Amino acid sequence: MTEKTPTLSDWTALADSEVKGRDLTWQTPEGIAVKPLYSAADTENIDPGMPGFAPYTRGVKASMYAGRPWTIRQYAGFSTAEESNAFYRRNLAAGQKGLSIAFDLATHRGYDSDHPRVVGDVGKAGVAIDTLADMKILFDGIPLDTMSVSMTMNGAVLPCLAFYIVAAEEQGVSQDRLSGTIQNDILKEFMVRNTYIYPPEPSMRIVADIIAYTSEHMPRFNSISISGYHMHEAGATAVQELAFTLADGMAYVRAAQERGLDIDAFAGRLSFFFGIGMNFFMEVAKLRAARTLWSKIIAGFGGNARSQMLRTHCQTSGVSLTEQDPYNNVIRTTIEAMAATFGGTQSLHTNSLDEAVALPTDFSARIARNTQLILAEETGMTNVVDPLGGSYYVEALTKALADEAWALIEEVEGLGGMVHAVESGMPKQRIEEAAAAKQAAVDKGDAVIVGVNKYRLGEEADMDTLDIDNAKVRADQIRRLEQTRAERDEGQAQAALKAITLGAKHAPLSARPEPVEGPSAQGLRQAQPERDLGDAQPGGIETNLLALCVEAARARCTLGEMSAAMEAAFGRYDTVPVPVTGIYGKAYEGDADFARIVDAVAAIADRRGRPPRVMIAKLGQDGHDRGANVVASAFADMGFDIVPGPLFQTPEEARDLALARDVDAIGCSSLAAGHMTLIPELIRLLKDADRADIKVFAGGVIPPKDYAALRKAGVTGIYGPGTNIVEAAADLLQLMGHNLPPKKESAE
Ligand code: MLC
Ligand code: 5AD
Repeated sequence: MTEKTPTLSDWTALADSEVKGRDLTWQTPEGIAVKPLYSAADTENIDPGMPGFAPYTRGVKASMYAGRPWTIRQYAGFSTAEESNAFYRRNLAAGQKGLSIAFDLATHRGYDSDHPRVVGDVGKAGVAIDTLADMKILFDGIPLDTMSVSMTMNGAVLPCLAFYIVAAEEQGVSQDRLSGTIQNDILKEFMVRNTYIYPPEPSMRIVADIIAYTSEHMPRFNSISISGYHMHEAGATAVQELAFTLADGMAYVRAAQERGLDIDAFAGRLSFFFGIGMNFFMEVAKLRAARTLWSKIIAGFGGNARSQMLRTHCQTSGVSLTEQDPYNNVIRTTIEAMAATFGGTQSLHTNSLDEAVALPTDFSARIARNTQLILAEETGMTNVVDPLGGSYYVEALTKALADEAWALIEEVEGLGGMVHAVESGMPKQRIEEAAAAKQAAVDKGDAVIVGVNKYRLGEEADMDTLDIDNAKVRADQIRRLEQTRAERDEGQAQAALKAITLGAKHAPLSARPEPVEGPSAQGLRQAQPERDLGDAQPGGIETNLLALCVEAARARCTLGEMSAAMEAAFGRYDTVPVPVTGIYGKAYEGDADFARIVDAVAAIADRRGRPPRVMIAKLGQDGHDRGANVVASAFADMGFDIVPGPLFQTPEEARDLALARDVDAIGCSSLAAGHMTLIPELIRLLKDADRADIKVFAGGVIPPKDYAALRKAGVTGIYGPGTNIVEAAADLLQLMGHNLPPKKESAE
């Protein structure tokens, strides 16, 4: 007798007996129920189509990597233009294929290096660019007619793009020959990345000005890189990253259409950027779902097949990497890079193993780059298009993700589209809730991170990390700024700046209805600029701000000057964080360690008449606020009285707020290397105000080699990446001089 072919119900019965009926369904953070087995029944109604054809689920090119491998495009920049240029040239010689410029935070926020607000930021998280001279040095010896260049710039996007255009021009390369990408994605800045300068409305106008200018003058240049990466890094689920990113894309399409641009004149040059984390199949499915949905969205706007292609860059996830046992990061990055390439990315950055503590060294950058070279050139994976296509699981997950993301996109549309949704605070709040839940899962050990909350080493080995002499970079930059100002035709420069302010005041800002009410007001505060639209008659004056900045770059105006010229018309935007509450605490319901802190905090409140009051401070131009938000939200759930400090404070402003609110302690969250300058300065100011009793703590990306100096400067406690927040709270209370009840021994 022949054996009958096993059916799905045979499998179910056998598997049930193996695990004695235990439910093996995995509820992902996205709310997707992943089954332990997928079979033909799950893909019966799914046809992913063919690569190279809409809806491009299987890839935007028919031949994909078999025809041309993805671009190895490592994001980098640090200190001066000279040093970054030398670094790029070394990397290109060693196999990197495209450039990707990381600017420092002063540049991002539109300040020249001599501005008093940026003392701790110059040259730290990226390269400092103040002048056209800097940009020319950055690309010295790099042929801009053949090398594609990505610039991650959003706030000061106009001066940076203008410098790039004029630097190329002076290299003999006209703008129509430039290929590359400008990030120019302001909406996600208001949600998660925080390097905005102006309020949302004029910021959207800048985006549209750039799309209009590049679609006319720079046909090979991608006008925008619509980014989910930063949402991913801020803790978003795959569904949130997908939905909010595509919804951002829809907002940009509308902004360009409102300018009267034809969809097919610009949509083919919109590009995307996603973060790739450790949930391998989810990430592959995310890229496939993104392409499917974007094709449908653009078809809905009337775009042709070319316009419907979602082309994307990917970066492996920074938050998935750890300070502890850092060589594990090489493995994580490899897995993430495989997910990105199996997902069909066009371009990829792989993170370095020292990610959690510093910018890459030559050594760590080499390992990161080689990860891609080995995948592309040793594994044979590039020879087959969409090799995971047809996998029951991947196809079913692609569909599930697309369906979930579509539902969230419809919710955003219901709020009036992403511009209104962002104003309502909804996306930011959802992402922060997901981040708090994720952090609680890690702190409780439900989500395993090898070497951090499981299999932790007794002793960590030392690692060499990159150090930047910030004072020297600043001095060099200031010298070049002075030289630029001395050598230029001042009348011409001032006229160009005046034209910018005039153009900013006069261009038509699209009329929009009042913002709709959202789930949370998020405490958005907006500096009200003076806007004299009374005499606003464009009457022949140039109003495209990129065209005006190109003129200003030719006239040797600086980045800070151009930004200030626009600020005069638009004002500067500011927000006050509002921590989410209840999510972290809920995950810890019934947990003895958590209850011990809650009780201790309540006892202090009884005794002193108020709970311990802790200010969470963000100093300098560092807008990375996931950590600060999660800590604020977890501490609030433990009963602390939290004073959330606004972003971008100077040490003086932080001191003033701390004194005004009479806080007991300040926790400074630092992720952009400003800690050695800004935190000691804050402590000094507190001492001068006779308030040395206010204890200062530091957390974030702080290399262990800086610990001793920070302690010497008076920092009471330091909490690096991978810190368990409940344990940190216990430590903090003790360092503040409070006794904690002893830990209860577990029952066993
Ligand atoms: C590609 N090509 C092919 C092909 N594959 N031609 C024939 N057959 C094939 N199989 C062609 C393409 O059509 C294109 O030409 C050219 O080759 C280049 O390929 P690409 O696939 O477009 O790659 P690339 O030029 O690298 O562009 C990728 C991109 C772009 C579209 C996603 O926007 C980009 O490079 N983005 C990078 C963004 C980035 O690095 N961001 C860093 C963020 S870091 P043609 O003529 O069609 O163009 C960050 C961190 C932080 O944000 O917060 O600070
Ligand atoms: N050089 C190299 N990589 C950088 N990153 C950020 N700044 C730089 C830089 N200057 C990477 C890190 C970070 C992500 C946003 O980009 O991986 O997590």
